[in-house]
Amino acid sequence: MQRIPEPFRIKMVEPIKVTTREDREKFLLEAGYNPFLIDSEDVYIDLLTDSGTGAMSANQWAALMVGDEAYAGSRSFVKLVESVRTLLRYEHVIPVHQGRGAEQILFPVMVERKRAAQPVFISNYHFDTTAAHVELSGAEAINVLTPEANDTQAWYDFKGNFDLQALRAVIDARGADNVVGIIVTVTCNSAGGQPVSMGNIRAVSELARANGITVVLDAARFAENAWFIKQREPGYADTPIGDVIREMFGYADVFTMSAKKDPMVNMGGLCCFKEDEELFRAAQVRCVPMEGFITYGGLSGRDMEALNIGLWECADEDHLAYRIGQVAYLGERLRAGGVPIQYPTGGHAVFVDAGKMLPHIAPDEFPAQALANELYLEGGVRGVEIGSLLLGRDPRTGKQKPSPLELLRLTIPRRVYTNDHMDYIADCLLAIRQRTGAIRGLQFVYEPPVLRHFLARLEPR
Ligand code: P70
Repeated sequence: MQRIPEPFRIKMVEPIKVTTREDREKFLLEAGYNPFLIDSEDVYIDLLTDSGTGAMSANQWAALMVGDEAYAGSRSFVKLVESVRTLLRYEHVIPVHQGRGAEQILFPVMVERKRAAQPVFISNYHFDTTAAHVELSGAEAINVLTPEANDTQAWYDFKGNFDLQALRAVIDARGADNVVGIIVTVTCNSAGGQPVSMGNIRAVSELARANGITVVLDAARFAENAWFIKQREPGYADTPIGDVIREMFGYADVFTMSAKKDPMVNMGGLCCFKEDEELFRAAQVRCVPMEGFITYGGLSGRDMEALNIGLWECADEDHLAYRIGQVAYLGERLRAGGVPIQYPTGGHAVFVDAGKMLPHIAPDEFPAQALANELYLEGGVRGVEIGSLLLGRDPRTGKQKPSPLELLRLTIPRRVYTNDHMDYIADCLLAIRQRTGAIRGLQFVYEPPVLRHFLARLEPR
C-alpha cells in the first residue's frame, strides 16, 4: 500500500527513548500488568489515545500569545463563536473544558425539559463517559449499532451506522415521549472509529423530527467522518469537505465536541446549539457552576485561540488524506502479515481483533489486555484494551458483561508519529504473531468496583 507523505515538516522534536526488554518487564510488573499505570517516560510509542495528544501547528502555538484572558467577553471567545458559525452553522456556542464537560451541562437540562417518565437516550454507540453522563442525569443509554460492525473481517463502508430498524423498534417500545435524545457519534469510536454515512444520519434525523426527539451530534471526530463520506458515499466525491461537514451538522440540533481529538488541542471542548435557544439558555445556566462563566467554560483565552485554529486545520483535505492514510497503512501492514483487525480501518485507530488472534484465552482472562502487555514488552508500544476488561461487570448480578469483541486499540495521535513509527509498530505485532500460543491470560490481583480498567492490577494466570 502506498504511503501518503506527511503534509508538514517538523519544527520541534520531543525525544523518546527505547528501553530494553528487561526494563519493560520490570515496568510492567510494577504497573500490575496494566498499561494505564506505566509512566509515559517508559513508553516508546504511546497509542493509548488520540485525545489531547495531537501536535499543535506553528499557527496554533503562535495564537496562544494573543489569547485574551478576560473573565467575561474575551476576544478569543468572540473569534471562536465566529468560527463555529461559519464552519458549522451553529448559532449558540458554549466552550467547555473537554467532551465530558459538554455532556455534564447538556444531558441534565435535556432530561429536565423532556419530563419523561422513563427517560432514555439512544445512540449508535455511547462512548463510555457519554453513557456515564446519560446515567448520571437519570436516563438509560441504549445502543443500536449496525450488526455489520461485529464482523471484523467483512468490509462494510459504514460500520458506525445506526441499525435503523432497531432504532425504530426502541422508539416504539419505549414511547417517543421517553426518548430524550438520539446521540449520533461520529465517527463511532467503540466500533473502531468507523464512519456513519450521510444517508444514515439523515434517516436518523427524519425519524427524530417525526417523533419530536432532539438530535445530538457527538462530534469529537467530525472531520474524519466527513472524509469517509466524501470517499465512500455516492454523490459526495466532488463536494468540498466544508459542505459535507455542514450538511452533517445540519441534521442535528445540538453538538457536543471533545476538541482534544480532531481539532488537535491538548484540552478543550464545545457544546453548541443550532437554533434551540431555550436549551442553550438552560445549558448556560448549568455551565456557570459546573465549568465556568459562559464565555470561557473552563478554558483559558489561549486555549480558545488554539481551538479556533484547530477547527479549521482538521478540516483540511491534505491533512485528512494523510491522517486517515497513515491509519490505513498501519492496518494494511498488519493484515498483510496475518494479524486480524477491524476492517476496513477507521479514522483514529487500528483495532486488532485479539479475540481472534488469541483464541486460547477466554474473555474473562482478557485477551486484548494480554496482547497489549505483550506489545509493550516487545517494543515499548502502549495500546489500550477495548473489550471485557473495559466493559466490566453487570452491577445487578456481579457477572462479567458479555463483550461482542475483544479489541486492542492502537490509537494514532495526530501529526505526532511518522510512517516509520507505523512500520515499527507493525513489525512488533508481526513478531508477536509468531508466538501467540505462549501468551497467557490474566487474572485480578485488585479489581476496583467502578471503571476498573483504569486502576486494576493483574497477573498472568
Ligand atoms: C478516547 C477518549 C473520549 C470521548 C469520545 C467520544 C466519542 C466523548 C468523549 C469524551 C477517552 C479515552 C479512552 C481511553 C484512554 C484514554 C482516553 N474519548 N465522545 O481516547 O471526551 O475525553 O474530552 O471528555 O471518544 O477515545 P473527553
